[in-house]
Amino acid sequence: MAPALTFNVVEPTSLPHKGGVPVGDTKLRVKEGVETADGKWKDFSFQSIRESQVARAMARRYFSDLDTYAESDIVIVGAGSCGLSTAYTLAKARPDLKIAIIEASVSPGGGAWLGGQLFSAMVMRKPADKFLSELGVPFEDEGSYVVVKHAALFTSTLLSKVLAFPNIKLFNATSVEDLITRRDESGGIRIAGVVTNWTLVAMHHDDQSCMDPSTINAPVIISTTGHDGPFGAFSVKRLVSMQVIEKLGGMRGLDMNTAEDAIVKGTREIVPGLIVGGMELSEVDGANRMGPTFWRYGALGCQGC
Ligand code: 48N
Repeated sequence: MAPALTFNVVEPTSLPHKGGVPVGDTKLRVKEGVETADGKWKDFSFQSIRESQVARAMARRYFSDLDTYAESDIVIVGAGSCGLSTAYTLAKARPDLKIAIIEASVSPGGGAWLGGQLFSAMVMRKPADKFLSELGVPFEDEGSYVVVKHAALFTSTLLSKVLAFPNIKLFNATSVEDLITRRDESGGIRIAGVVTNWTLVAMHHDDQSCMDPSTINAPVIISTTGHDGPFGAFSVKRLVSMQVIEKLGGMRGLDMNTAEDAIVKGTREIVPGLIVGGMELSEVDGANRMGPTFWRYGALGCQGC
């Protein structure tokens, strides 16, 4: 028979209140409950809580994080497979660095929750399998490539590892709306941080006025916002509109055998303070797209960051 599990059982009771605030001894009587032999829990209630305790627990931590990461060492823009792999690689190699990840979507992961054409399986070309082994993501070995049975298994595993690092903070549902710029000694532009706003706000500047943004200062920005699209290629398009770079090369047609090497080996600082990687880089260099194969640019290309 399974050993009896014990857990706190809160006897249903109402807390005395005065003006809506619990008064007196709010320690509720609890008694040990046991899991019955047939594995069913019985006669238990959840511990009581006041709504304001929940509100304060969330707000206190979020605003403390905003204060802490207002000055970051690195900001990663975009938490797709590239941004997350980059964050993992950097946080592991440099636990001393404060890394903020800004992700426009509520759900980080970008295009890596599914394979191609909404199929589940994710194909990665070797040597990306080394990164999967490091993360502990199981895969089928098909010779020159490997297959993860569901892309979400990779992305959720990577995301959980990234979020577990004490020197990383993910700000999701938050958009980078602009870049902070400085003039360097030669009069050229250096990127010195990002301008942020809630994504839902960023999407309504056309119909609401005066919703000014906030900022995060950092000496290094790594932009991995994906290829062009509703959200994509944000930073490189902004560099063009600021006339910091003349024009974009524009992503080329699909060629799996050239695309990944071009992206992973081409990752670099585009302008002082701004590194571009992942499919956003294909828009700068006019590299081919790679279709439904995923690489570990962050793991391979960012080790030198
Ligand atoms: O997944 P993506 O779009 O980008 P990558 O480079 O991490 O991965 C690319 C990969 O998913 C492919 O495109 C595959 C290989 N297909 C290739 C092909 O041939 O089609 O992630 C970018 C992330 C997304 O989560 C966006 O929401 C986010 O960046 N993002 C932003 N976050 C904050 N502020 C912004 N301005 C912003 N723009 C995009």
